[in-house]
Amino acid sequence: MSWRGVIREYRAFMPEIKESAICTLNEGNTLLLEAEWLSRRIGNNLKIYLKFEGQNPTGSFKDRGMTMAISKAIEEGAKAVICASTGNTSAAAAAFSAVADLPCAVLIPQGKIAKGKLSQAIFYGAKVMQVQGNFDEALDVVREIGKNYPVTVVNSINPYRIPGQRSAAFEVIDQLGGLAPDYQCIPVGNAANIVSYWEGYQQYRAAGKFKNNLPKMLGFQAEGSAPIVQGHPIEKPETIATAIRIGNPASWQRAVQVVKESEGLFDTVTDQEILAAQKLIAHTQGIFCEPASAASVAGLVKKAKQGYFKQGASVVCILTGHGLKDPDSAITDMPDPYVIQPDKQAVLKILGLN
Ligand code: AN7
Repeated sequence: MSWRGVIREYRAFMPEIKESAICTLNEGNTLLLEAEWLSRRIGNNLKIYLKFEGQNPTGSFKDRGMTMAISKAIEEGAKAVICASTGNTSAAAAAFSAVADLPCAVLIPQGKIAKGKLSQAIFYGAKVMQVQGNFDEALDVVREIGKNYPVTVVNSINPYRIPGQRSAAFEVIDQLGGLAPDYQCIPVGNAANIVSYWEGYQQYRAAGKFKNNLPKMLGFQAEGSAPIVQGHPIEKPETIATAIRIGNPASWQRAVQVVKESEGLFDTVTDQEILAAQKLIAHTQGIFCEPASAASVAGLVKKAKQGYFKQGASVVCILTGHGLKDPDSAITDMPDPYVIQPDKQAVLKILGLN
């Protein structure tokens, strides 16, 4: 039997939902790669795993929560859905609501969203609105509309998003053969995903699915957009990792609690460290993730250099979205392609074979 999406695969761990309301793109079941080459580069005898969420149907982890949010919207008879987004939520919302035949409005910060994500939202048929402001301002508008009109908000403040996203933690445990990793590194924007994983691990452990310790949760924010690390909202967040360009995270308090309970930490990584990690992941393991996703590995590199990890520990890094979402930022500091005549000698010269 092939994979049937995270609601059906993890039914006993999901909120109750009518079978006829389930809207799925068969999301989930993404690769957990044992990253041998990357582990060698980082040292400390670490056993590093990459969870590549770019393999989801719309290219990011957002599909896991969106299947639950849109299915519930169908069950509850919603007339339309709305979200604010740095891009990936809007792509997922647009895809699932297209399948559900629900009108979908997405508000995105003007000019600060990766082209791949924008084209997805438009192509799936959402009503796309570019807000002359940042993500946090767009989310304020969405909250107000959600409160006062019959429109379902499908941002992570929707109570069904996080339960759907917990499925990623279940998969990590299943893929590791019933063992939790010692540490998990994850990028943090609105901070819903770090909360989702933690709740998922707790839920799975309570059900006896693993018996070793819960992982320590390490959350990484981009330096120019690090409200949790700095301890106050950032009015004008900046980072090349536009997915996590968020100055006032919706799940801030819960995320702080998670890090405390798990004895993990929050830290920052610079845009330069993010781009270097993105390249390192591609060059060692052949995975192309988007810049925000690489913040997890940038954080791993930073903490490993500081001698933070126990020798031989296992670390899962979450690569939240696909590199093809945002090719522009990926190649900002890369060399331009060679320009040559259609001539074999020119090719051989560049290869050093003439
Ligand atoms: C690739 O799409 O907030 O900490 O509006 O797209 O749960 O917010 C995206 C977030 C990490 C951060 N990696 O997750 C949106 C949005 C990628 C992302 C995050 C996002 P949270």
